[in-house]
Amino acid sequence: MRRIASLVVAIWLTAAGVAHAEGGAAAEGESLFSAKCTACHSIGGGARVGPDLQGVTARRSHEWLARFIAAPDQLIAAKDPIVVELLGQYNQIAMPNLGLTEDEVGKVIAYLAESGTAPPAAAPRPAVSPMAEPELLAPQSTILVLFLALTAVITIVFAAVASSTRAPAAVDVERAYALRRVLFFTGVTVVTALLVATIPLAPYVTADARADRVVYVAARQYDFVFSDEPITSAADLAQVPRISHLEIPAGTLVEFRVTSLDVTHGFGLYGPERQIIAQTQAMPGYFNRLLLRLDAPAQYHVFCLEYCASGHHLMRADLTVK
Ligand code: HEC
Ligand SMILES: [Cu+2]
Repeated sequence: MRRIASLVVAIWLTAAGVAHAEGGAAAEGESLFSAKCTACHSIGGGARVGPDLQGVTARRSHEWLARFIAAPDQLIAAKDPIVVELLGQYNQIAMPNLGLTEDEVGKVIAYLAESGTAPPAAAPRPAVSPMAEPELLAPQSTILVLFLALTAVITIVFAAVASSTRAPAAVDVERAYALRRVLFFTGVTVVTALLVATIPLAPYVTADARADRVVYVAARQYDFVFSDEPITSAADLAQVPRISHLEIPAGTLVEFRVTSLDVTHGFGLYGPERQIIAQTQAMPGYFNRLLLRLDAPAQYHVFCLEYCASGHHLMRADLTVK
């Protein structure tokens, strides 16, 4: 009897130990997941860049998941039929190889298994419509024509001067120097006048200007998170409320305070014709301030301006000026 009792206790202890170990693995899996996967996946929150992973452990074998999460690039290269189908559903965006160890992959799968085996809540997001080709802006084409015309003038002048030196000629050095002095002072005057006249047109805001609206931007692999409060770590991401769609009234003086949660990214702000308007670097440990006034109502885009790893091209955020 006592034997049986101790056997029962032993089994119970082992089972509890295993359960505890699994709980620990899932917890570690959760922090791995929020650090490496949430840019592209949710669990029960609908499809993002990649599919909703709720119930994924029910729809795929453990073996397949382990191979895919460890090295998606290999399965993609091998034209694995499941991956081929997923790629078709997700705009041919390939999941990057995130360099997880076998142990980490196990923990992430434990977390995925624990976080519900219900079927996914939402259907895949409809294909992102490709952006229309931008038209060459009128000022841009004017500048191009002007540039070509000036280049032609300079080329002709050079050619004329070069051919005039074929035959030796007597030069009045005094007159040449006098002419040079006149040209020099005319040049200085014209350039200075242009500089003084155009400085007020430069889009720089004076240092003591107070922004009407401060927007915190946290860049990370592979998205930009907008918020009204600073986000400085992955842990803040779960707590600080995000701005799901940034809308700014036209003419507002906005201050973007830009940081990064992982590697260095670039915060490049583009206008509706995809001309770059302003940019700053997103660096871990720093807030870079970008103060500007957006007057034209339109849809603006933010793209990453620093190659930050394989998902770099996925980094995009939109904002609307109304
Ligand atoms: C840069 C975006 C990105 C990141 C980061 C990312 N994935 Fe994916 N994932 C995808 C895409 C896109 C797919 C769809 C398959 C494909 O096209 O490669 C996918 C597919 C999957 C699938 C298959 C889903 C199914 O329905 O069978 C699993 C599982 C998965 N990812 C797990 C993860 C895990 C775990 C992480 C973090 C360690 C992660 N992914 C990080 C983009 C990403
Ligand atoms: Cu980047």
